[in-house]
Amino acid sequence: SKGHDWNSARQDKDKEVNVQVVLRCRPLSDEEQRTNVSKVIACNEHKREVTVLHSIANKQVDRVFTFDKVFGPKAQQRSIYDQAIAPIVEEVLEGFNCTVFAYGQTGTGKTFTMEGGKRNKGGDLPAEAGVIPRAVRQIFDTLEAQNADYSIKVTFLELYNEDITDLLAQEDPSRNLEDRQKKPISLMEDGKGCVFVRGLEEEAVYSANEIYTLLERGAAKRRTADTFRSHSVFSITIHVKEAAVGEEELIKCGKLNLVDLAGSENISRSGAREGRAREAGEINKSLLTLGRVINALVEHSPHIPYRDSKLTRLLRDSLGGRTKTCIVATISPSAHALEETLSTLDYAYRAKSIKNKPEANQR
Ligand code: ADP
Ligand code: ZZD
Repeated sequence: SKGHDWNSARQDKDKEVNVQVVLRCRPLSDEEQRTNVSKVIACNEHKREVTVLHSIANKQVDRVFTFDKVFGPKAQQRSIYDQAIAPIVEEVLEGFNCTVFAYGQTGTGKTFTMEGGKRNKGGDLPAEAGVIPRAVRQIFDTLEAQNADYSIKVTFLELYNEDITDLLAQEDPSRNLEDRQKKPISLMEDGKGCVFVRGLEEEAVYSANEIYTLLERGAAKRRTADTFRSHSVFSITIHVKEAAVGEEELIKCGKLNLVDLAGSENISRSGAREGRAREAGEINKSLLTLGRVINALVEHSPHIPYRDSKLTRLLRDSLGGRTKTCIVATISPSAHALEETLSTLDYAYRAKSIKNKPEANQR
């Protein structure tokens, strides 16, 4: 009936949720403190505001931005995780797909936020552990506590210059060097238009420690690359068997993508120095396209250029799709970073208006 249609349309609309945008400002480094670098950022966590203190010709022209959450320089890894990320991981365990992006200039704390400091062998997580190890811990703790029948798979990849490297692939020493490095990885589409990475090692894992060992392998493999200009994507897929109701067996499936983007200065520079950007080939293509996709979504353009880069093809569902998305924008408090900081704040603020329609995967 018409009434029913109207009702379901309204329910669909109710399900729309904005991309959540969280802002984190790092502290001044020891070096910056020693050299008396001045601070131009003030964070008000309670009001969820960040103020950029700025004067032009002795006139104070501060700018204030409001985000879903704001974390100042004193915020600990644990409080960011507990307040901003743990609720997202709970949704993954309920069968939703979720993505967390870290976006910001190089040196502002993207990797510190997503991965964190060094690993403690065995036992507890160090206080500096970031989002990835904490999410892994939360997932296993929850499933163990529920005594659930589950299976977990992880992938870890790096995207550099539109080339995907599998950070978990083990080199086979019995093959010659050339063959070893020639494992082709490509993006494929299934019948339903879902993009997946073909040729990527998908490791089935049974404990948090097992994942930490894989992360160690991945981090070691990455160390040689140009990490300023590369994106890394860690994904964890969870299948939970629900208690069977009669004949039917329900399987809940959730996927969490944790994305450490290339330094955002790579985009603005490519705009300023067109010649050099072209020389660098496709180095900024994914980051540039991400910006264009965000703009197109914000402006409700009829064409969203997802297909123009590997990053946006891979994470298409996270931008305007059925995945729940959170962006952690990272900034420096330093006066020297002012211009990049304003560009990050503008970018992050725009992204707040993107709407996704999260839907649980249940079969
Ligand atoms: P990015 O990944 O954005 O290039 P990093 O995560 O490498 O930046 O951070 C740059 C430096 O600043 C690192 O030495 C990191 O440990 C430090 N750092 C970043 N954020 C914080 C923070 N919130 N508290 C303390 N140190 C931080
Ligand atoms: N940021 C560190 C890795 C680096 O760049 O080397 S910290 C976390 C997520 C993804 C990859 C690595 C890690 C990291 C780590 C450090 C050393 C050896 C293995 C893994 C880490 C940090 C805290 C707890 C668990 C893992």
